[in-house]
Amino acid sequence: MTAQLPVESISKLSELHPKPNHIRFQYGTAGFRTLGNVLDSVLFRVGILAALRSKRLDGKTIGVMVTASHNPEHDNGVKLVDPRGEMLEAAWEVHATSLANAATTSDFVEQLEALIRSAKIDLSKPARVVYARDTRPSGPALVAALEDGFKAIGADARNAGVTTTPILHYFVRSINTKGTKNEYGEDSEDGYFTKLSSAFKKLVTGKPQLPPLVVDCANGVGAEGISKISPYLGESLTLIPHNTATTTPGALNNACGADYVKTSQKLPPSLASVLKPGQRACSLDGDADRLIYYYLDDRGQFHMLDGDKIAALVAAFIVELVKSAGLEGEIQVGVVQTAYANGSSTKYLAEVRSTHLFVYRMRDRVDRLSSPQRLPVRCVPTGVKHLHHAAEHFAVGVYFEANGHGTALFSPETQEKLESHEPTTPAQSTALNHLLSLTRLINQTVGDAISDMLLVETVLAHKSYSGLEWDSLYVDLPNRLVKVVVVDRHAFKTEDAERRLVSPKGLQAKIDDLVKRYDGGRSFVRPSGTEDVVRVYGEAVIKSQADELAFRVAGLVYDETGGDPATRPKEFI
Ligand code: 16G
Ligand code: MG
Repeated sequence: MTAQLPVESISKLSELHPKPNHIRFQYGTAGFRTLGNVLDSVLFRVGILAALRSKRLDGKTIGVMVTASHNPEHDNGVKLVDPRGEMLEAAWEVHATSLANAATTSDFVEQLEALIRSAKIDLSKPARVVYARDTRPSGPALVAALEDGFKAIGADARNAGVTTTPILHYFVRSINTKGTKNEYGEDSEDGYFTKLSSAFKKLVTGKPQLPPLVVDCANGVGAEGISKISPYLGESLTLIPHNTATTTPGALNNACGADYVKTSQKLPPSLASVLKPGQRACSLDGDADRLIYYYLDDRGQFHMLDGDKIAALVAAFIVELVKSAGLEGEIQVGVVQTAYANGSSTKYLAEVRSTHLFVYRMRDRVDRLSSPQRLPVRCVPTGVKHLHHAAEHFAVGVYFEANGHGTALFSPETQEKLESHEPTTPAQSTALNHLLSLTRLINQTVGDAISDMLLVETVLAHKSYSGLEWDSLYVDLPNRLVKVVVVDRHAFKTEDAERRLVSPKGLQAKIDDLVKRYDGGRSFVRPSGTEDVVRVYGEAVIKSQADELAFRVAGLVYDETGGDPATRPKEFI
């Protein structure tokens, strides 16, 4: 007898979680994300969808994370994690959206049945899920709705409690690889912290100890991660956590955190009296999957080291290790960025060899480590899933968004090569061991602020770099980001990894005309995947010009799309 959908229990519980009228939900770049107080029905339905996804994948464990990342505290959201710890497959994003928008319980059940038929889901398979939430006040109620979904369909669901998004991704892969030759780690927080900290300690053994690092935890779940990992790190690294008020109403991501620092290009005010000139600091975002570094120079001036700077630091380091291990030509390192990557970073990466010569000359040392190979650098559309998939095409794929989300992926073949390679000199052996430790230090399921922080600290320790020296790898081009509220952002369609507009017709040509007038000018326009706005990026050699270019393009966007001249923002020149 084939198993049936438990329609009765689903219907009964669904009635307790009615869909609000007049709201259209969308599974976007980072799952569902909107005001926390309208998401109840979505969470219930996602619980059922996660179970079906697990059944479809033969009972593999699926992850569910309840978070709205760097968004304001009143927002919340939910996203699904596929068995290897990666983002949900795109085709299922569509199912998620339509299920979330079914108007009534009977529509919902009908759609579930249609999905079961079309995706050929065998209901007799087990459904296994692991779920977690961040520290948002709306979290517990939303988790209760999610649990009703699990109950309705009879899923075997494990509550991972309050934890960071990357730890949940780590759990998913660890659970699904348990007992296989690809075992990823122990599926507990202790397993995670032990794995990262022991790899870190191996990597920095014998290196001069770095001064303590100030960590802005965005008043979010990262505060717990930082306080938990500190004892594991012991003397290898001292962390000084700030913005750890996870229960203070309104504090989450408020004037702090990675997104605040990146978008305002400023020090969080709460660190103004804390940070001393020359001291390194970093900010996590609300669910600890983004990381931005910074420091103050001797004059107290703020300098940001964003995702692009992290990519440059890390990619060059891995290239050097590959060469030192005698694996040059066998393991190709590549970098993936988005259109938001600073033009200088792309240039630096593409010329990694000559820049190294420059850096080492500056430091009055011989350039023994630079690689004669050029680094391939790819550009893909915004959103982690695009970067992640592109990075999988390299033997080692380093990807970072300028906003601080990123990681490095070692392909299974690379992993095997590293494990079986026979070094012929002690220097090769050391480099090989470092590479192997990196595969354990780096969270290869998704960008992870805690893991990335330890990665950056590793490179800084190896190179004896301060923030200033790291910063001088290249000089950022001034840039400006502007939001434009338009009638219909879906009218904006892009091509060439979001670098050009195909619609509205004719607008791109006007942008091109403008850009030509600015020295080192670059600008692009794309609809946001997380907010109802269109985003404009402008870059130029001089700051005032970058601002002017971005605002002029924003003005073009506003006028083209029938914005009311009376409400046209004044700064749109
Ligand atoms: C989400 C994405 C992030 C992207 C951002 C863009 C994930 C996990 N996160 O936060 O990668 O940079 O959206 O937002 O995919 P936007 O479309 O509003 O500019
Ligand atoms: Mg985040």
